[in-house]
This record gives sequence, C-alpha cells and structure tokens, in this order.
Amino acid sequence: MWGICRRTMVKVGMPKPCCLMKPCHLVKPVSVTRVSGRYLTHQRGLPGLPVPPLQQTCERYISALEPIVEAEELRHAKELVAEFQKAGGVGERLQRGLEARARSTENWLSEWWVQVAYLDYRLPVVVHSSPGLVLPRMNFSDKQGQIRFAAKLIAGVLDFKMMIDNETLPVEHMGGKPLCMNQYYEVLSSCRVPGLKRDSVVNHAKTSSPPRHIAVVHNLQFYALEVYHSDGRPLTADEFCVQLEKICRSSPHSDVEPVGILTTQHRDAWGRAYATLTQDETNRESVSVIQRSIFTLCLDGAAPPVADEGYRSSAAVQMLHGGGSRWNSANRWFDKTLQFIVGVDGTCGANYEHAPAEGPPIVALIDHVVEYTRKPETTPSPMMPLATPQKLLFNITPEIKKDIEKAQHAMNTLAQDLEMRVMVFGHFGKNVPKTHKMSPDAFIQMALQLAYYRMYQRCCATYESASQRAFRLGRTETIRSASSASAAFVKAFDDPGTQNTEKVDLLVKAVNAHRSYTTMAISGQAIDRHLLGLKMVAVEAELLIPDIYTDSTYAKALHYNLSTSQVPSKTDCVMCFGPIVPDGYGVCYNPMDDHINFAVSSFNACKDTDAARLARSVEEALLDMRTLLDQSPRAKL
Ligand code: COA
Ligand code: HC5
Repeated sequence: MWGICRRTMVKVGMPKPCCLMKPCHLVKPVSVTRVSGRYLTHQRGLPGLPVPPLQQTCERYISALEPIVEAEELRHAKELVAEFQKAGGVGERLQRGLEARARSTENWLSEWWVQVAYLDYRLPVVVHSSPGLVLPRMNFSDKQGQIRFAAKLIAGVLDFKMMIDNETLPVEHMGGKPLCMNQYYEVLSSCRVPGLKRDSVVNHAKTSSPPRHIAVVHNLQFYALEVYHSDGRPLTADEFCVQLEKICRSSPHSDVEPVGILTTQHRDAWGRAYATLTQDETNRESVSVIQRSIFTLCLDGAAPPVADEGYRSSAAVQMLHGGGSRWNSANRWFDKTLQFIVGVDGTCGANYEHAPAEGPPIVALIDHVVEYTRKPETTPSPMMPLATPQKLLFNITPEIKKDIEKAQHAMNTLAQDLEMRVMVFGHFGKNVPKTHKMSPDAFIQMALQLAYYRMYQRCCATYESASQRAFRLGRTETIRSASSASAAFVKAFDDPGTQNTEKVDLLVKAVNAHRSYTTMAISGQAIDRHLLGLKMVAVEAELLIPDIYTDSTYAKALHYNLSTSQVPSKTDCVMCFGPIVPDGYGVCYNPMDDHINFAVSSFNACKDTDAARLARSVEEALLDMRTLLDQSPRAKL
C-alpha cells in the first residue's frame, strides 16, 4: 500500500491506468449506510474535504522532497513541477477536474481511496494491510476461562452495537471539531470479498434483514451463532457461555481442511480460489454465512511457547497473522472486517480488515468491550432453551485442497519473514514532552527520525497517518515526518561540534514543523491525497499521466521506509502492522500518560532492516532527547 509491491516490484498505491479506465460495476465502494435520523443530520453538518490550491501543493511537494532526495533529483523534480503547474498547463486542467468532482460528490477522495489503497491492492491483507491489536493479558489460562471471557466479549460488542443501531453513539471531536462518524457504521456486519482483479466490500447491516449471528471459529471449524433471541434481546453472557461450550465440544482438534487459510493469500490467488470454492453450493452458503456475520470470534488454540519478555511480541504476531498454518493462521477469516481473537492462555485481541475503517473507531469499540467485560457479573438469569449453533460445512475438492496447500505454504513463508518487536517504553509517556511544552506526537516522531538516522546516516520518506474525519467521509492524509527541520535536528544531535542549546533549538523547530504539518494534514491542506486526486483525474479522463508522477523522485517520495501511526486507546493495548515496503519498518505506537507502547515490524528477507534494533534505537533516542531537554535551561520555555 502506498509503496512498492514486494513481489512484482511495481508501484502500487497508484493503480495501473488500465484498471481504472472503465468503472467496474462489481465494486461496491464503502458507502454511507445510515440514511436517517440523528446520524444524517450530523453528517450533513460536516464540511466537505477541500481541494487545496495547486500552487500550494506544488511548493509543499518540493519542500517535502528536500530532506529525502539528492540535489540533482531535487533540481529535476523542480523542473517537472514548474512545467506541471504553469499557467494553462496540465496541472490546472486536472485541478479544475478535481474541483468539479468535489462539487458533485460527498467526498472527492473517499471512493478512490478505498479502491486505490485497499481494494486494488493485491498483496495479502494479512501483514500487508490488516492491523492487529493486542489487549492486556487477561486473567485466565484454560478453556473454561477462554469461553467465559469470549462470552462476555460478545455481549460487550452487542452492547456497543446497540449504540450504533440506535444512532446514540456520542459524536467524537478533535481539536473542538466534530468528526465524521460514518466508519462506525461500516465495521460490523461487513466483509471484503475477493475478486479476480479487484476486491469489494459488502456491508450487510443495512439490508432488509440485517444479520443476527456471529461466526465462531474453533479448531479451524466455522459456526454460525445466533446472538439474539426471537424477541430481539441479545443472549446473556451466560447464554453465550453455554453456546460456546457446545461449539467447542463439537469441534475437537482433528484433521479438518483449514479453509480459513485461503483468506491469507495474495488477492489474485484468493480471487481465483474463491471462484473455485464457491462453485459448490454448500461452500457458497457457508462462505456467505461468514460474510454476513456481525463479526468473527476466533477461539484460538495454543500459540508457540515464549519466555515472558517475548510475550507481547508473540501476542502481536498472533493478532497480526496467527503464527502460520501450524498455529492459528487458519483459525481466521481475514476478509472479515472485525475478528476478535481469544487464546487459551489469556491472550486476547483483534485483527481487522482495513478497507472500511481506520483504527480509532475499532479501538473505541474495543475500549468499550474491555470496559464491559470488567463489569462485575450479574446474577444468572433463567436460561432459555437455545438452538445448537450451526456448523458451516465445506466440500473440499482436490482442486481446493491444492489451493489450501499453496496458501499454507505462502502463509508460512510470510510468517517466517515478519519480524515483530513490541517495546513498552516505560521511562515516560506524554507527560515529559508536555512539561516541555511540546506536542507528544511530534516528540515521538522526532525520536523515530533520530533513531532511523542513527542507524542509516540518512533520512527516509516517513508516513504518519493523520485523520481527515473532520470532513464528511474523511479517512486519512499523510504527515510527512521527515522535514528539512527534522533533518537539521537529527544531523546535529550527535555532532560533538554542536552546543546543547543549539540542539534544543533545532529540536523545538523540528517539533514545531511537525505540528504545523499535522495541522495542514488534518485540515485537508497537505499534499499526498491532493496529488493522488490530480493523478486520478488524469487516469479517469484517459489523459497522459504527467511526468511528475512517472519521475523516479515521486516513487522515492512514496517509498516509505518508515510507515508509522499513532493510535491511542484507553485500554493499555498494543497495535501493530507490517512494513509497506520490503526494506521498511511498520511502527505503531500508543502513547499513554507515563509510558508508550510501540510495535515495530520489519521483513527478515531484507538484510538492512531489523525491528528489534530500531526499537532499541527509538528507546535510546527518546531517552537522549529527554536528557538533552533536562540539561538545557532553554527547554523550560
Ligand atoms: N504543550 C503541551 N501539551 C501539548 C502540546 C504542547 N505544545 N501539544 C499537544 N499537547 C497535548 C494535547 O493537548 C493532547 O493532550 P491530551 O493528552 O490531554 O489529549 C496531547 O498533548 C496529545 O497531543 P499530540 O501529541 O500533539 O497529538 P494529537 O493528539 O494531536 O495527535 C495525530 C496527532 C496526528 C496523531 C492526530 O491528529 C490524528 O490525526 N490521529 C488519528 C491518526 C489515525 O487515524 N491513526 C490510525 C490510522 S488507521
Ligand atoms: C489498530 C491500529 C491500526 C492502525 C492502522 C493504520 O495506521 O493504518 C494506516 C491507514 C492510513 O490510511 O494511514 C496505514 N498504515 C498502516 C500504512 C500506516
């Protein structure tokens, strides 16, 4: 996504023109599903995503290139940009096209974004797109504890779902501004569906008969579990316990065919395998039940044993990809938007398919669920007789068996390739930057810049997610954390010839530059989505793609060696994702008041990257930056 495809080494994130020439009617873009009441009134009141001025984007693009490209590349890029933006040139024409689109759509970007960033992206969703989330380890260590916790978790999700269904979810705010709430309506009852060239997402929440079941997978076997009584009341946690026990009893560990592993495949391969799998009516019906479920609950088997210090990293792996076919990778349906995962040893978390929503709504839901599970248990109510959960059957032909084997092999290679290091930075959290009157996020980003520079003696294109939910149907924009100011700071930091006061000065400037880029991004005035939009206008109008896009410097600007995201949560969670380029890192962090949870990933196939080493380097950078500030009187501004 937004980088270089690992297998084919062609640029992805910008689809080849051919796949966008003709609109594909099979694609159901993620849409607004609520069309009534409070929700709609709120949504209507939100501003539309602006189209930034062309000249502004061109200038900011050149500034963004400065710290990450060579002088000659910069000179060439400046020439191309000048040509692009000249009066009467192609840039102006594309800008007019984009402005027209902005006038006639709810959000000029959202449909394109879902297609380009997700549905056209063909690498497996596992590791390459779907994030994992690890909850604090729960207090159970056996099957009964697993079932008990899972039962409460289901009840907690349904409690949250009630707020979605009644449209009583409180509107969120950022910097005093109300946020778009659409993503909340997209995460339950939806599923990605593989296609031969492009996927789609189907949301079943707003159909005439919205789903009343969840999918449960245990020992690689799938079940449909009805979660409402006939009068519409949700089952109680005790009732869920009874139902989950039935499922576990009827699905002993045995030699079943691990169909779930198919969802870990490269999307083209899965698209083909899906066509084969769903030729059979039983299979088609079973797949449809999973797709239509409210969410998936994965009751996992054992995970590979680890020493205590490696626990969080191995839990992150369990959430991100399941550990390979020997462990839990087939105990999933990775196309499902939301999968809760509960292990036998107290390990809990989730994996989510990214197309319909960003992390924060998922995290809000999970925070609610965790709070719910912590409530004291109510006195048991009389139980109603409950129908046995329906086992979902699959007929496995030799052809499907072959697909499964291929998927197992590829998944195991991917699992071997991914290095994941969770680091709980316990020395301080948001508190320290705040006392120094600095944005904690900008401070952490500068630590990442310093950590990377110390390892590679260069700055790299860096992606940080910024929310655009201040706009109707807004998703994200890129904060380019590598700036000229950050480069000056990291170069000076270990330079013995530079005084501490000057280093502090450079840090303050770098933090401020980051903060102002963030403001630009969240107010729709940054460059990346605008540049993408202009390119998409050219693609759709079948115009020649302007040279700025085909220039190697643009590819370099999109080659994010550092792909990062801040995802805060109330619960002390660790969120994680994979790198987006073969020689890159994925860094997700959750800053709490007095500590910061980091999950750093890299690929073992790349000999230049090492997640554990970057994690250590980040730790050192954070500590060294604090020491610098503590030692310098100028820090207490
Ligand atoms: N002095 C003292 N305190 C400061 C400060 C300063 N100069 N600047 C900021 N702070 C405080 C803030 O008031 C805030 O306080 P809180 O902890 O009480 O809320 C806190 O520090 C955090 O602010 P900051 O670190 O600047 O970050 P942010 O919360 O503004 O987040 C982004 C920045 C980019 C992460 C955020 O705008 C965003 O877009 N988040 C969504 C990202 C996303 O969607 N990720 C997932 C993608 S799937
Ligand atoms: C549960 C936390 C998930 C965070 C996922 C995230 O940050 O995704 C980014 C989405 C975006 O549009 O910026 C993409 N990224 C993983 C490549 C940073």
